[in-house]
Amino acid sequence: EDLPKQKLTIIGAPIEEGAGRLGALMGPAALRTAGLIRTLEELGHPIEDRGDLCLPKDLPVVPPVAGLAHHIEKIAAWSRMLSNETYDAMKNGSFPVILGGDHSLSMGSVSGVARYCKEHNRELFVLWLDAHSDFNTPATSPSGNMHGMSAALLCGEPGLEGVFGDEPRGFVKPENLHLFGIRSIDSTERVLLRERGIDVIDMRKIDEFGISRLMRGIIDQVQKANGVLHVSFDVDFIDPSLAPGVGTTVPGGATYREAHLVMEMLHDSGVVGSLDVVELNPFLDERGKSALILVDLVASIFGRQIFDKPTQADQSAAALNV
Ligand code: HAR
Ligand code: MN
Ligand code: MN
Ligand code: MN
Repeated sequence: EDLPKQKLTIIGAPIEEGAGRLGALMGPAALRTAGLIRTLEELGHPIEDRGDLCLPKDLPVVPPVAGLAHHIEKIAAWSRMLSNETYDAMKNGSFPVILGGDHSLSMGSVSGVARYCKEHNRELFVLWLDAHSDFNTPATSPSGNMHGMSAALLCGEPGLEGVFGDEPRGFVKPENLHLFGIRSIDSTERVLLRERGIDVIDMRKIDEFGISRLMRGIIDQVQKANGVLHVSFDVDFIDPSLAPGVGTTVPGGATYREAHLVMEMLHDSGVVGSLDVVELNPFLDERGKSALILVDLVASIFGRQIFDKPTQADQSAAALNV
């Protein structure tokens, strides 16, 4: 219990151009107001807070895409910046925590994690906690909102090459992506998810088999491969009665205890190397309750426990950075 705690690098990413409605821009500020940093410090983690980033004035030139991808130049600029920031944090032995901001930011954060894993010969796995599968491309998206395309881009689907320019595509192996909590899939996404053989753990499966068994399966896979797990937490994974502060609510989400159990198991697993907290829209929240529940959940992934339980998580997390 007196093991040195993993250093955390906080990266605020106030990005909202990937979402269909405004307000996710205020996400990092609301998480800070809800006490995120203090809570992590109280858990004993050294914190490097890089503050909230802002977009450079000069946006990259992105060739036209076939289909709809709103604000792709801004998303590309954010992605490239976040990729570098996330990679840099990991290279310095720290655990990056990216505060969104809409879910398009994961194109950047996960690509940075992927670069780190590639250089260190570690297999990358991604756990995507979300109501949505985010597996559209510009050609299939009904909305053109890029927060619904991030998982597809990370798996190398066509049409999103411009986001990273000339860099290699396909940051995550489709078999290493686990979508979890899903209850809203477009018909176009359904086809693609089946073709790529993506593991879609929908709410039906969670109801039938329970969080614990399903999470155990994912954690086992990562541990067997001595892999690194990136966790991408979309607020709408949680039921909207508990977390209404999100632009795209879908009923039937994770309960308070289900969401906590996910985070608690992830902590104990010791395989998590990076985290996104995305889609919080404070403009739509009720008296900060969504921001507050997120702080509680983030505390759990970083070791807050109801009662003492011996764990090697911090040792294993430190081993990620050798
Ligand atoms: N699938 C729909 C679309 O592509 C809605 C996506 C909404 N996405 C999020 N992130 N809120 O999970 O437009
Ligand atoms: Mn999402
Ligand atoms: Mn979602
Ligand atoms: Mn908790």
